[in-house]
Amino acid sequence: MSSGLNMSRRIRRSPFTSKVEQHGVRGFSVVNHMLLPKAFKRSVEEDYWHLREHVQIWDVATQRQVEIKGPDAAKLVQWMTPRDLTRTQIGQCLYVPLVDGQGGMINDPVLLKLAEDHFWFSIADSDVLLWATGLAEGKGFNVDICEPDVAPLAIQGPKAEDLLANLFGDDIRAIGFFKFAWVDFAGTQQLIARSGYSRQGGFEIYLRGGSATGLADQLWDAVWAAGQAFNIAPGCPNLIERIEGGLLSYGNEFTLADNPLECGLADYCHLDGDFEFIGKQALLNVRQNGIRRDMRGVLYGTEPLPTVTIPLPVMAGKQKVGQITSGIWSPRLNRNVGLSMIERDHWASGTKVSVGLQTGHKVPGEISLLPFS
Ligand code: THG
Repeated sequence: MSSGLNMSRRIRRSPFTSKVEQHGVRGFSVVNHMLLPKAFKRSVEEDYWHLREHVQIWDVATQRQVEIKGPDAAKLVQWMTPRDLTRTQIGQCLYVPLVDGQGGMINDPVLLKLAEDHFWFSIADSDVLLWATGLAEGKGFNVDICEPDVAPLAIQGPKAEDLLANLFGDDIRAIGFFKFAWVDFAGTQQLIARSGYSRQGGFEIYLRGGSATGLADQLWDAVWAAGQAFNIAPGCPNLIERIEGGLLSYGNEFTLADNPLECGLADYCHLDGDFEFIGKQALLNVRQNGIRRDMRGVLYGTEPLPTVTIPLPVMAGKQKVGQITSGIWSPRLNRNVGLSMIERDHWASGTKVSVGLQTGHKVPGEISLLPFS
């Protein structure tokens, strides 16, 4: 393979990796110790326009599931997040920050409630399985924790619903945003949710049992065949679309060193609820002292600049007030668009800043609310 990665057992293939290779994948990233396609034959810009107009099939099996099951499952799951889960229904997905005892971000998964005593965390890039196991051991909770054989396949774009209605029937049209239902596929029951890492609409099929059988190939082929009528293309989370949409990436926009109140996730933190979670006192202290920064967009430069790989300083005069952790040229807004936590005196929309480039030059920029409009 010409990916440049030294392949080994530590870098896991997904059940869909053979399919993305057949479709001419041009490179991978590694997330949760598993391959994530990063590019296909076309450019990120072409992929972006296609995603906004048509439909794409994405191997997002790196969104590993951490299963929490058993009599104390609900207690453990609530202990892990500041989001109030007391009214969560079976069949619901919830975007939940996970924090440690200091309020630092452990992960920002999508939580699925499968039964009163059965949950999946669909995780971003950190080892939640170890964290959850350690917490359960320490608390003496009666739970079983594992990484089940589940591989999410995302179908994203405005034509996703019509495609999947052709494949699974019109019932899938009734699935609400961040809700899931079950469909029959090749004699198996599979979970399908209206969710995904884009703002263009779409679904995620959490394929169970895909690693050992031919099921993953079968599912890919079925979606691909049904997609012919809709101009389907292979794709992957699109950096332009993700940044414009204000979708954050663990390890890029924030890490263990950041707390959810300061990294744009305050809406998912319920500090006044009648429930306990690890890090509650730490987050109460942060709120008490006043948050010092928050997540914002930055529009910068009027010519295409290189995609950000090393954070770029955001400056107010000589003072650093943030750093762009993900940034790329937007062919729609005709500016570069970036994500950055910004210090409070400078975070108002429209505030003028400058952005330091790796060349040593500076370009003018402006603070924007998220998502970029
Ligand atoms: N899908 C699934 N798992 C995932 C991701 C995904 N795990 C890793 C990563 N992506 C987690 N990050 C996000 C970020 C934002 C959203 C989903 C996953 C998202 N948020 C809704 C929004 O912003 O409108 C919030 C929905 C809610 O209210 O709970 O879509 O993409 N399976």
